[in-house]
Amino acid sequence: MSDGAETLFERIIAGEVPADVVYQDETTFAFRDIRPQARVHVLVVPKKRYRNLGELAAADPQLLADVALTARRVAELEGVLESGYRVVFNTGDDAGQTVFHVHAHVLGGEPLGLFGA
Ligand code: IU
Repeated sequence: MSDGAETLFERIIAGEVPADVVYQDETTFAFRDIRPQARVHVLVVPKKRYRNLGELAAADPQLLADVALTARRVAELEGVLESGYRVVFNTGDDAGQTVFHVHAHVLGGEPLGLFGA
């Protein structure tokens, strides 16, 4: 995308802002959310920036697959592959998206409630 300002996540990926990194590879980057909503709460980000899930899927389906595989890898590393985990992509204001660099929330480590406000 080309709409300007660097996001926080680009600065984290570049190592300019510290983060608790869980995993990274050529195309994706995973780090712990600073305000965890479950025992396991890791954000998975494609290194290349797209604004949201739809833009990523339309522009680079392979990269979306990479994000999904990294989410599974994170679940494995965090020990929740068998117990289960949730993957959430917030898109837009009503969903509470605050960082406009697409990211998957990987949540688990305890029974998770149903969706809600
Ligand atoms: P959202 O889906 O855009 O709302 O998710 C952004 C997440 O980024 C949110 O859960 C924040 O707690 C998290 N976060 C972070 O991990 N580190 C930061 O420095 C900032 C936000 I600012």
